Amino acid sequence: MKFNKTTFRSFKVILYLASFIAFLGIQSCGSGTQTETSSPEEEAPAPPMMEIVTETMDFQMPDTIPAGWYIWRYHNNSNQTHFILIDDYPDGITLDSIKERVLPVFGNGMSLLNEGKTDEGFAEFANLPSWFSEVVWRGGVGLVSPEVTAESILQLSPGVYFVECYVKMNTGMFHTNMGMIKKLVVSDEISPMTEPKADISIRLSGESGISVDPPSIPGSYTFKVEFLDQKIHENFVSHDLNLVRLQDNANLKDLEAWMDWRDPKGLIEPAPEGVIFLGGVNDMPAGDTGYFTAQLVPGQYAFVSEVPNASGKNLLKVFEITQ
Ligand SMILES: [Cu+2]
Repeated sequence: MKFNKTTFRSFKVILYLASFIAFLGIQSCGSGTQTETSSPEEEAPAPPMMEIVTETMDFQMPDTIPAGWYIWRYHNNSNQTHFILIDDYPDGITLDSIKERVLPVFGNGMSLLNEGKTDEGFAEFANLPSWFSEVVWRGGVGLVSPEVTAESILQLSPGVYFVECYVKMNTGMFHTNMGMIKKLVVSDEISPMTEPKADISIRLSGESGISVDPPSIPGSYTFKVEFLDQKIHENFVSHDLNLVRLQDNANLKDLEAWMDWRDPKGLIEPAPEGVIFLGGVNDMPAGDTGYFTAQLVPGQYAFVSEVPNASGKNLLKVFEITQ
């Protein structure tokens, strides 16, 4: 059973109280063999976070996390660009069914697009199972360059999810097809974390683009990303929010063109020159909110969505951090 958000929120307090009472029960029935004399001060609670590591085409991460607000700290220790997208498939869909019915279709479709057979390539996507259209994207960590650690703070309801990265290898194949897909269970246990406080608010819309009063001085920032609406763009995915550092040799047109996976030259290794991806918040439904943190030093930066024609949609915004 998967709780919807409203049910989940009302159950949250009850579940918390129930686990607290259970905890008291365990504490009060200590057996005579117990030798530990730990005080509550010594039992520091686990931090409400997980570390995720990519070394090649993998997600090294826990299989289960608690529900509620949770920190996703993603270390990209590989030499390729990645992201983490959280897929919420209809109940009953397994990793095996995704590998059997979904990944081959994307693999074949992209191979045809790479060969310049555009019509055949897009026709291939008609072979996706009907349940694929019911997938809801629940956020995740935005694009992260090699050797960068990014951090997002996300809220999930109990259920089964799949995390994936569909950036492409230099061969033109999606990372998802190379192993970057993993099941993640969000348990009924509730994370002790409350909704973070943001330094900078970003309002994201498919109609009006990115609305933000960007930071201008160096520092460590928590960004709030509010998804005012959501829609499917020309690349069949919805909008998200990525933070990039623009070095002197960066070219905004190249960055924008790269943000389209349909293009054989898009969303593929190597990433655009002079662009360092620092994470962000991946696609979320309308009305949802995610957070991410970043350390900003003097230089040029941009917020950008992974959609075609980002600048024409006001989904590409450049800003500068000065000394
Ligand atoms: Cu990847």
